[in-house]
Amino acid sequence: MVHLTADEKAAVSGLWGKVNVDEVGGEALGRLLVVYPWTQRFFTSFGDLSNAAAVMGNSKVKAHGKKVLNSFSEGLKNLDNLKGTFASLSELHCDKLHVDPENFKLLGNVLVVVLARHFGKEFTPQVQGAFQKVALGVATALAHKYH
Ligand code: HEG
Repeated sequence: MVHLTADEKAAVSGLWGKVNVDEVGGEALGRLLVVYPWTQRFFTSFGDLSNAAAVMGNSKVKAHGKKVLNSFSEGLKNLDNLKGTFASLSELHCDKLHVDPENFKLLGNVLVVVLARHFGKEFTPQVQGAFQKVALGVATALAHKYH
């Protein structure tokens, strides 16, 4: 559950409507893998991740980033029930994928950086604040089923 004011909700959905989710997903996941290289351990089947250019151009990174961000978008439509929305994905990341939940927060912050790059001045502190809340809410929901 994430508490946003009516203004924050409007800011988030207004901006998100202009986001190219497929493209931004690949950029965010790619940057996660470059900036925090230990996160690459989950993606050993993705082929060449040997340098930043290889990561950012890797088609499997782009495809998986697209999948992840489309899933993140579902959270935006369900701000009042993030835990329910991400319950089965939380179980999957814990039980099957063994992804340290700290990584969800890292990805959320990288996503904020990518949005700031794309939107420049339009990404005001208020919009950023609203997004950080959403990103943290999604990260918390994804960590909820961990044991
Ligand atoms: Mg995860 C698979 C969503 C962060 C590592 N992730 C998936 C899938 C979805 C998803 C929808 C496909 C599930 C399926 O096949 O049924 N991931 C998702 C979200 C977020 C996230 C919404 C955060 C916002 N994931 C995340 C992070 C890592 C990670 C930070 C690791 C650093 N995800 C991961 C791996 C897989 C998925 C290793 C399996 C990839 C594969 O082999 O296909």
